[in-house]
Amino acid sequence: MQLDFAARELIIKLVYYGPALSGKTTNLQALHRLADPAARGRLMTLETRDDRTLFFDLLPLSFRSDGEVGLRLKVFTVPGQVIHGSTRRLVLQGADGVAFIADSQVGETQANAQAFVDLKENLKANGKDLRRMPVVIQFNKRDLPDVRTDDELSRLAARGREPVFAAVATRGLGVVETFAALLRQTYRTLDAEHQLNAKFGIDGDAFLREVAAKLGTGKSVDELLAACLGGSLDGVVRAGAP
Ligand SMILES: Nc1nc2c(ncn2[C@@H]2O[C@H](COP(=O)(O)OP(=O)(O)OP(=O)(O)O)[C@@H](O)[C@H]2O)c(=O)[nH]1
Ligand SMILES: [Mg+2]
Repeated sequence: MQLDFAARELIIKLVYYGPALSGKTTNLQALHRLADPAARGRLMTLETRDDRTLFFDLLPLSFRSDGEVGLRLKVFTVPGQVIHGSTRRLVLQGADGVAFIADSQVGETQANAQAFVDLKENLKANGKDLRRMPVVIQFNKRDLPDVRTDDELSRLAARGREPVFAAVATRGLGVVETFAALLRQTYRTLDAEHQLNAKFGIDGDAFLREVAAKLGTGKSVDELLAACLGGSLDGVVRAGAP
């Protein structure tokens, strides 16, 4: 997180993490498509070959609510292929929150688990603790055959602490819901750490309402968050955990 006093802006970094081909880049493309042109910058998709991210993607978004301070979001994806471990660690540096994009296909279960361990290790290498990092999980590709069942996802969600969302990123389904939950978790955690509201009068709920309005689904924040399959939707509790 950065506070740019001259520009009166709060800058937050969000990272989409997960195994190769789970749909991280597709999530960013959908967000870019759905976002109000006034709120979105250019989607930078760097160095791809055969749908594979070789370095990272970056989507800049900016929002201004009635308050004095604006909100600038830098949304990154990492390259999921196992060989790009050091790039993932680099992109993860300074992340305020992480969306973990899992592939719902039964055959990808192991790859999801491996990528989650990789996330934990790369955070640790950067001096961060996964338990203190705001994380939301998305199970993408719900449209494909041979995916893990809805019941299974609900059970997984009930067991874990992270909020879980189902998605079909190619159709833009579940994308904004995941993003709204990520931003909410991240904001709450940053607010608990830095007293953004008390010290700077920044109203996180107003930002979230503005983001929901500018992401073109016609849904309110509550409606977006209601899509959550389970887990805790309160970043503050997690941030305070040992
Ligand atoms: N059927 C289906 N295909 C999807 C979905 N989301 C993404 N895909 C496809 O999966 C492939 C990989 O998607 P990407 O978004 O490039 O995956 P990625 O996670 O960025 O992959 P890396 O950059 O290699 O880590 C593409 O062909 C997408 O069109 C989905 O919800 N359903
Ligand atoms: Mg990619």
